[in-house]
Amino acid sequence: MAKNIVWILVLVMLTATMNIAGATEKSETPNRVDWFVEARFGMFIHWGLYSILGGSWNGHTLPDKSLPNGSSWYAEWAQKRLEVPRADYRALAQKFNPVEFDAEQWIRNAKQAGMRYFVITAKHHDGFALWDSNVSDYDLGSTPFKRDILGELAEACEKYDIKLGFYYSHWQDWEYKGGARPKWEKQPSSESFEKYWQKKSLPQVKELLQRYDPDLLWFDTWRNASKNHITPKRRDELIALVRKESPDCLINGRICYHNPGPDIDFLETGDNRHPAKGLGRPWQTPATMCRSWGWHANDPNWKSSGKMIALLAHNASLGGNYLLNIGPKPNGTFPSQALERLEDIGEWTAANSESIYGAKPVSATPSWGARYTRRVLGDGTHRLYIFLVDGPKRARLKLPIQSSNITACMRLADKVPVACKSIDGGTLLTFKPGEENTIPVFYVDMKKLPAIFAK
Ligand code: FHN
Repeated sequence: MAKNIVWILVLVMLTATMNIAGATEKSETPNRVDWFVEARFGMFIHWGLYSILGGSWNGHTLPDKSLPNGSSWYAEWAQKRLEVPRADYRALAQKFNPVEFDAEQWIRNAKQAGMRYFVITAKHHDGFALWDSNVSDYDLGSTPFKRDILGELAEACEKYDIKLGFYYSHWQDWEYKGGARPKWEKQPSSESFEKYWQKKSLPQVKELLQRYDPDLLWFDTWRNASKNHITPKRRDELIALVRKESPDCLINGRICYHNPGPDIDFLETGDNRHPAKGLGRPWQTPATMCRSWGWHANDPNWKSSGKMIALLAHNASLGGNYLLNIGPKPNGTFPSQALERLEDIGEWTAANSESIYGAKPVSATPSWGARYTRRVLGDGTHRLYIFLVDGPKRARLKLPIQSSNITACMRLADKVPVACKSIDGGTLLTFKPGEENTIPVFYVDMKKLPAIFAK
């Protein structure tokens, strides 16, 4: 009898565990990348000496085709593309004094927008360290600004429960002899690069890990360009250093774009690239709000909030993250265009959070103009989220789900029911018009998930 009771108890416990597992659909083996996959949305910051130039130098503004390498909007490349002499560029350090910088304000802005991690350029290609480095005196310590920017940000991230990441340009370094140069300049020899690698790149990464304990490191290479310098051996040497110093710190695939290998944590697409299919492992798109990453005072190409929300939904539907960039001004504040957009996006993510964070991807796109994610609810019901990525003008959508299978269909933000009608073995949803410049999200609850949405 007692034996029977024990068995019943074991069965009850097992069933309870299975229900919880079913409800959250967590992978069985916890992985250091889990938080990243769940987070889906992060803030990227490009900030440094180039921010002082705002995309212009000596009467030229990017893009400027009168200069041989001037046709780019990327203001963080101003030193090279606008041909700023080395001494003049270095002298910008004396002007770097962002007295209005408020780490908590930045992190609050990220949090309110629904971003769950934050990545800042600790060192971009110009070689300038945004912290007081013991490795190089081309750093924050040589500016009039005697505060610890990365330390203040680390504290703010801790306070607001936001993961912290550093971008570190491990390959390109335009200041240090031996660092890689733009493609139109002579590249350092392998020996010279090795000196830079051992004396600056690796020691600064170690310093960042030991001093600030980041959750993520964002390295940067593109296409095949770094092939001669970032060999698999150097890639693995850098990975080994990070794993030794901080086993939980994530590493992105751009550590070696052409050959990331099996030991990185997630893939990074090209700039503003949104693939049409998932990439088979965690991945992310680094994306701009306008064309430039660093502050560009004359870049008018700001994307609408609706466009960026649609891109976030697109990536989430394919199991990818969206790392959205802001180029702060030299005084330490965010441009007003960025703030307005962060606010719109924040309203959307707050109203539609369950469709993004922790929701599973659905790679099928049976209806034009829609993207999907899904989850299993606590009672075993399947919930399919539908994003109308072309905006609120769309009035109807046909889904390959039998009406008899559907138990509820609502607009997610306010739970207003959606009219459903059985049609040709599927269901036709009819929507009421929504607000402009946003992406409406609906959900359909059903007893059984059709195979097409399980992919
Ligand atoms: O050259 C950089 C560029 O300035 C920016 O940092 C982007 C961000 O993805 N990465 C490189 C180009 O892909």
